[in-house]
Amino acid sequence: MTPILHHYPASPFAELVRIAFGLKGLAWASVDVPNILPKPGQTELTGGYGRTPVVQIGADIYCDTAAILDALERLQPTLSLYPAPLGAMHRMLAHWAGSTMFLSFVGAAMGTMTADAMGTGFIADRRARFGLDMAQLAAVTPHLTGQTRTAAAWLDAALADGRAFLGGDAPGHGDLAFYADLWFVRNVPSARAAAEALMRPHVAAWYARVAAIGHGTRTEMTPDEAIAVARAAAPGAGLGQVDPPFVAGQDVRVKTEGCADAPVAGRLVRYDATGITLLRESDAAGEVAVHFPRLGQMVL
Ligand SMILES: N[C@@H](CCC(=O)N[C@@H](CS)C(=O)NCC(=O)O)C(=O)O
Repeated sequence: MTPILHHYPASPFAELVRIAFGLKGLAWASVDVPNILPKPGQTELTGGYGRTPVVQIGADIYCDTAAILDALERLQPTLSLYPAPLGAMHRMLAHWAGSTMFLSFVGAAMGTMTADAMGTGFIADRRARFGLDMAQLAAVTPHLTGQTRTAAAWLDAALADGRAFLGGDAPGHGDLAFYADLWFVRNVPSARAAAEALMRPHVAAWYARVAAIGHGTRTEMTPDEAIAVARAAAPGAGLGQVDPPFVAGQDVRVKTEGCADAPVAGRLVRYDATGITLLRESDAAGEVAVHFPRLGQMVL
C-alpha cells in the first residue's frame, strides 16, 4: 500500500522522511498540511497529534519520525535504514540529532529571522505550543550557533577517515537525521553565514551524498482523499504487547513531551519497548490505529 506523507515543505523532520522514501526507492503520496494548527485533515486521522510529519499507510497512522521509519522498514526492508555495522545505533544518533541538536540547529537558524519573516501566526502558534519567546531566542542564538558548530566538527571528524556515511558505506537513519538539521539551516536565507560555517569539507561532501539519495516518487493527494484511503482500509495486525502497568484494551491518552498539543485518546493495544499503539474511532475515517514511538511519549 502506498505510504501517504502529511507534511509541509520547510519541515526538517519531513525532509528526513522524504529522503527515507528515496533511500528505499518508494512511491508515496504527499498531502500538504499547514505549518501551524489547526490541521483538520491530519488531526482527523491522528486524534490530535499535530506535529509534522505523519505517515499514513491505509488505516495505520504513524506519528513521529521514529515510528515512521520503523513502518517504512517493515513496508520495504531494502535498503535498510539501519545498515550494519551501526544497525540500531543509528537510532541513537538520530535521537540526538532530533532532540538536543535539533533545538540548537533550529534555534540557530530561527534566531537570524525577523519577526516579520516568521509571521505573527507562526510566532503565536510556536509560543502557545512550544513556549517560543522571541527575546529569549535572540539572547541564546549565539550559544545555539556554537552548539551546532561542535556537532558539525564531530560529524567532520567522524567522516575524516574517508567513509561515505556515518556508519560506513551505507546511509542510515542517523545520516538522515543530521542531514535534516543542516538542511533546515541551509534553507533559511538569513542563516547563510551560520550554514556556511557548518559546511566543513567532509560534512559538505557527505551532505551532497545524502542529498543525492533524492525523494523517491511523489504524487499529490488531498486531505479528503487521504481520509477516504483510511476509511476503505482496516488497521494492520498488532505489532507488540501491552506491558505493565497498563492492560490491553485500556482507555488511555498519549501526550507528547514538551508540547502543549492535545493528547490522543484511544484503546491501548501496544505499549512496549518498540512503541505505543492506540485504536480509535475517527468520525470521517472509521477505525484507525495511531502509532507512536516509546521515547518522548507519555501514556496517561
Ligand atoms: N520527534 C518528532 C519531532 C517533530 C517536530 O518537531 N516537527 C516540527 C516540524 S519539523 C513540528 O511539529 N512543528 C510544529 C508543526 O509543524 O506544527 C519527530 O521525530 O517527528
